[in-house]
Amino acid sequence: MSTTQVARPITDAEIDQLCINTIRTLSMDAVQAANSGHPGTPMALAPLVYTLWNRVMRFDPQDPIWPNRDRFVLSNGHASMLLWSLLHLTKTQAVNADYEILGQPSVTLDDIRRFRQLDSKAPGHPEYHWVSGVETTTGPLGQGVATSVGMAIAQKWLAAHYNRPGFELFNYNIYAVCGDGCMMEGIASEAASLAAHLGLDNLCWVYDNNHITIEGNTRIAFTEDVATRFMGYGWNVLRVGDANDTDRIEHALEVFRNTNGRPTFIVLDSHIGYGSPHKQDTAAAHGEPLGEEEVRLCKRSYGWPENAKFLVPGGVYERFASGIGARGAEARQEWTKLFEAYRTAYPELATAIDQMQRRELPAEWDRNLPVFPADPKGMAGREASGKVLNVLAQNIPWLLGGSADLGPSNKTLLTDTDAGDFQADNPSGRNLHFGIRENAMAAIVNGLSLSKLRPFGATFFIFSDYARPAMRLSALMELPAIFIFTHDAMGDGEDGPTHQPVEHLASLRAIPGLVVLRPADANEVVEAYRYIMQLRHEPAVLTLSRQALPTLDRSKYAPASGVARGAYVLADAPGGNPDVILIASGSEVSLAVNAHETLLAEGIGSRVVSMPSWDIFQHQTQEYRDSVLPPSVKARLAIEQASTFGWRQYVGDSGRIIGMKTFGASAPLKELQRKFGFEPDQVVAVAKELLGRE
Ligand SMILES: Cc1ncc(C[n+]2csc(CCOP(=O)(O)OP(=O)(O)O)c2C)c(N)n1
Ligand SMILES: [Mg+2]
Repeated sequence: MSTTQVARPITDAEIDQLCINTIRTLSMDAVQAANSGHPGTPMALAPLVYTLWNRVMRFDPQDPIWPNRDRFVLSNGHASMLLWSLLHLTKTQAVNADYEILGQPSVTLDDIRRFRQLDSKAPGHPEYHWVSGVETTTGPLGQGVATSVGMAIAQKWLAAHYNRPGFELFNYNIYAVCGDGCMMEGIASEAASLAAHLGLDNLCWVYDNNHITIEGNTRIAFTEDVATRFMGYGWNVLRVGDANDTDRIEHALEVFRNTNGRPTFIVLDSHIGYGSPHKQDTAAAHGEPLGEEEVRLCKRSYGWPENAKFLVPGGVYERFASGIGARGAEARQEWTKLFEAYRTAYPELATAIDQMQRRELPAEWDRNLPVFPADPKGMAGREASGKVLNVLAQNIPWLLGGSADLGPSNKTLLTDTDAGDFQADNPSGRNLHFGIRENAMAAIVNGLSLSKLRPFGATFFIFSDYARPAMRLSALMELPAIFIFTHDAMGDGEDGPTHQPVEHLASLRAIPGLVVLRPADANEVVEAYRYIMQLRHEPAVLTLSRQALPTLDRSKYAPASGVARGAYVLADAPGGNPDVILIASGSEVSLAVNAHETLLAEGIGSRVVSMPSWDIFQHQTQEYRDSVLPPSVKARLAIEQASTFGWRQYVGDSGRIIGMKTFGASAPLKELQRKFGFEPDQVVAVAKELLGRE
């Protein structure tokens, strides 16, 4: 297969063209074989990605996780065949979850032949974790470019903290390729605005300006002047009028590298399905196979053997090896030497970099975590969170983050005097100000996490909806990102139903692999953080109350360390034989405890189960789960100021749920608690009903 039937190239330009056409034809053949996929954009953008990878990027295919590599984000993820072709042709190596290089290729020609098939390393869209060399999962348009802003922030931050005179350890760039879809999505606008504000001159987006989306020409829905928009944000805007002009592309990328103080946006005019006699410049080239005959005609137009399939002509692998392969290897080897010298000069900083890369925590990361004394008045969840976060920030130097303009309410500001604010003129700051951009915030948090920092993002729980698409990707990518959501129920009563989450817990609990925690008091907040910080491959959501919650007396009730098991018996019936089980989370736990005491005084044995996390509980042994919720006890009552959706699994058919079946209302919290049944008397009444003791 690898012997050439193509006219033997002589000049450099001819070899370049051969490589470009290899990317094009592999893409067409793979889509044709899969009978699904997106051929047109890879055909158009092959010259771009070839130029970027083989002439410009510092990336070593032998070590695709080398920390100072340039990052490549394919935000128009449907064009995944570009990436599979590149990873294959550069012979990029596979890496496992323990960050070991396995000595086998990331993407084989067989994977490409089995594009979009089960277990192929050439899936439909770029999947981080699944295919080595993919820097972030893309497919939901706009996410990739927004994530790239997080990567760019991370590079600036790493450079500010770890570079030293003579040791420029971190100086990499971030390249993202995007299309009309990404440009239309709001998340890209949020991210672009912030990127320019922060002066991220390490960030370059290339916009595939082909005027085509699925429904046809962009004139039907997208007629804005994108270039002017980006100028308005403050980007350096360049234009390359011909996507086949590799010299102009290279020049534009050089201008990017020499631009200081602002990110670069390259408008690249291209022809989707380039070379296809019947489909070029039409939506038909976007998302379906070209057809056998059209593939042949395209190959003819490229001067390619018409019937050859999955052909990699002689000289192509070698061209990549002497381009990105040689440049990347040299850059990495130099860096490795530099890092060894750095290790001698700055051993502590080097250790920190090592730990970060492996997602390990520094020694004594949980030093000085507070223990809160019992207090009936107590403390708001967000207040406790702020205290814990600030202690953790002192112990974990690469913990950083911020809020979408709600820092003072979310209590997420790192007040330690040297934390500082991340700004263009202070890239070492650990307080990020995302502005009111929750969508981009969550994607940026992913970008920071992909860069091995430990990031958090925050807003009111109600607005987690705006962050959810990127949070879904955090889970899919198995990133230990942290989302801190305060005002988690009706605590902000007077703000009314627009500000009162109802379905959000259910919705986030439904995301596979996302750990959702709703702690009941200040000490559960501590334990929730203790659990979250040790996660290496799962994102976590912490939902916290706005209002003060009693700090439970842990000498009377079970210790808060039970949080680590997702649910635990907080208070029990005499002899551990409950008539009824009250299960609650967050602000409703102290309510359950109140009801429990009343029931006890009336001779009814109740058990209170604090259940901060369904997800963690579901991962415990059956034996443990049965010890908390004995199958023989059918009288069960769940209490949670949120949608009842899903609670049936814990209370069973004969159980009851005090929760929300409607939106909330605008009124002081106390009135809302009465209206919606979140008062001790009502809990007691339902418990008695369950036992037939009205
Ligand atoms: C958030 C989101 N909405 C919709 C889609 C479905 N979709 C995939 S590609 C596409 C059209 C994209 O057009 P463009 O970015 O211009 O890509 P091109 O066809 O030019 O490669 C759409 C609507 C998606 N992947 N993500
Ligand atoms: Mg397009």
